[in-house]
Amino acid sequence: MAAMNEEKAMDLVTKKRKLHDEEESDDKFNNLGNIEIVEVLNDNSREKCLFLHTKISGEDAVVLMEKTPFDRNTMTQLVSEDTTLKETLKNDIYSTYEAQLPHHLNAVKATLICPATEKHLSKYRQQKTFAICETKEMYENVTKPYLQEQKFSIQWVYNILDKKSESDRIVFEDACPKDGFILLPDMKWNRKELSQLYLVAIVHTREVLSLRDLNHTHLPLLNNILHKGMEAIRKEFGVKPSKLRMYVHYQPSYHHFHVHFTHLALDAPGFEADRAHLLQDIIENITIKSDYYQQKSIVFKVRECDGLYLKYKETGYFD
Ligand code: M7G
Repeated sequence: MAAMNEEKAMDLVTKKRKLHDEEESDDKFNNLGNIEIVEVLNDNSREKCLFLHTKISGEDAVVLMEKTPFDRNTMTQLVSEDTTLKETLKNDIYSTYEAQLPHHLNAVKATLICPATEKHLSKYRQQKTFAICETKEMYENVTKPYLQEQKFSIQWVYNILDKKSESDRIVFEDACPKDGFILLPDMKWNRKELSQLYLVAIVHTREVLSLRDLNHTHLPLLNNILHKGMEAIRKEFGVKPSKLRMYVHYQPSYHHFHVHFTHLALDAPGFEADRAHLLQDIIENITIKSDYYQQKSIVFKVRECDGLYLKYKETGYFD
């Protein structure tokens, strides 16, 4: 199939998003009034985001505000008389301004999690991180028992798989219960700029919790995700496989196996060497040695408030 060029695909994304936005216009929240701020969880000037712990009608909620990247499609509206300037510095050939953009170009991406649990607050709270080099024994004796008792709710995953939520966003589905998956835009992507493209492939099987569970019996599943996922993205968005990065987090936040698909140009949070495992590497490692991920020591990060950090602390790991 001939690949769509990226500009055309970008128009398509914009059109689809507009349609979707219109459909969703009767959403519960139209503004952020009546939301009480409890605490700033994180405030990152480099990533231009602000994460807040709030209360909505007495319930804990997390509000994530993120400034979005500029969109090439709206460049001419940006550089126009509708953008007003207030000079803040002038020196020789250099001048800086505070620019007020036209209203419709000022949108900020806002995410609301309500009701939020202590685990959500912890996930978005800025805190110290620590590395753990997890051997297979540590996985069996500390990590696995902890995960079994402390599973983060994955209702949102089941809602997607059961088509109760986000079914209108599905980009591709292979319905096979064993080797199939659903590919759809990740919550992190505003579905505007293709250079920020971020999709997630969620498997139908409920038996794989993480990388640790994978062996050669999962090769058909993994190859399916890799090849059908790349092809679906090429067809839908015109982004070639050579522009994509496919990887799995260890530890993931949600223990139902899924694969991240991002554009190479995206500096995605969670793509660090101590969290991301490339899908192609995983496939090759399992092909060479079926129990590779049951035998291997795996390094991952934990944060001070994570239950897993506290569990490892109790064992004296950080002494
Ligand atoms: P992860 O590796 O478990 O953890 O990835 P992370 O969230 O720390 O990266 C889960 C992925 O699912 C993330 O990229 C999330 O942004 C995405 N995600 C989470 N939720 C709750 C949703 C959701 O409700 N819808 C969609 N489409 N994506 C989600």
